[in-house]
Amino acid sequence: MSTSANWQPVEPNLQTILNNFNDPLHALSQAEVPAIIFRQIYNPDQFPDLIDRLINVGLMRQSNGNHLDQRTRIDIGTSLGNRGNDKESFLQHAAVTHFLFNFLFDGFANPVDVIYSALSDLAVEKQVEIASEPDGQLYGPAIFRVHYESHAYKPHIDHVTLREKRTNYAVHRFNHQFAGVLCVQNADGTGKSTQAILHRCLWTPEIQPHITDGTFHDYAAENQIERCQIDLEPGDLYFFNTRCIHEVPAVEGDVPRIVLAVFIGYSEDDDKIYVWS
Ligand SMILES: O=C(O)CCC(=O)C(=O)O
Ligand SMILES: [Fe+2]
Repeated sequence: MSTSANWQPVEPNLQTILNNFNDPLHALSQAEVPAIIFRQIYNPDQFPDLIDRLINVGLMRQSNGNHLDQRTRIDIGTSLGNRGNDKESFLQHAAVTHFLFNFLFDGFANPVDVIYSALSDLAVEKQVEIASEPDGQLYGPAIFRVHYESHAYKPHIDHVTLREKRTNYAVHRFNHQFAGVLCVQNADGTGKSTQAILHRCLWTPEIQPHITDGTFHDYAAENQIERCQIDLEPGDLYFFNTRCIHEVPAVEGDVPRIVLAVFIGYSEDDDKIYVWS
């Protein structure tokens, strides 16, 4: 494994991305790049009002404060990872999310559309669709994740097959899984920065013990695995391969880190790209 810092994201816009890669999602599937970043693809001036709306309709709380609700992560949307064990209830919940998202963004540019449109621009000769089951039932289109003080994502991967073994879901057919993450609000910048870190290490069964035992950082240091921190500002969108070990350090301070996220299923020989949350 090379130790030079040559594993860099491609950014800041579609033109540069396509100048560098004929088929950017294929490059991502091979982890040739850690991430594809669209800078300022959504006008961040809209976020304070959008966040106010999420608070006013009771979908999230402002900060940790003195709340009865002590969850360190609030989801607005339908998470397959968290709800997928009960398929019927997952799909019902997803239908409610579709209903909610029909009017939640009234008066704003629709940030979900922005993610899908960026992904379509990257998808050479493939059709981007919301994931669905053969009977037509849709998965959730995207999810806001609000992370409060102390919330962290330890080194992990996301993969419906390799990690979650969800063979009863249609998205199981895709070999590769990506995430798309639009930064809505950063945590308070005075503490350590709460920005995602991607490791140049694709998951294999041999890596799993280091994830389970919490020793991945030692393993990475011993094996000189490159890492790439993705520094985002509100309005920036990044796509990455979720089979690369990745993490987000703990939120510090009173300002929650908020993202709008999707998962993406991709196979070289499949003319569809499925999106869910
Ligand atoms: O919030 C992020 O930037 C990444 C979170 C994450 O681990 C994921 O979306 O798979
Ligand atoms: Fe993840």
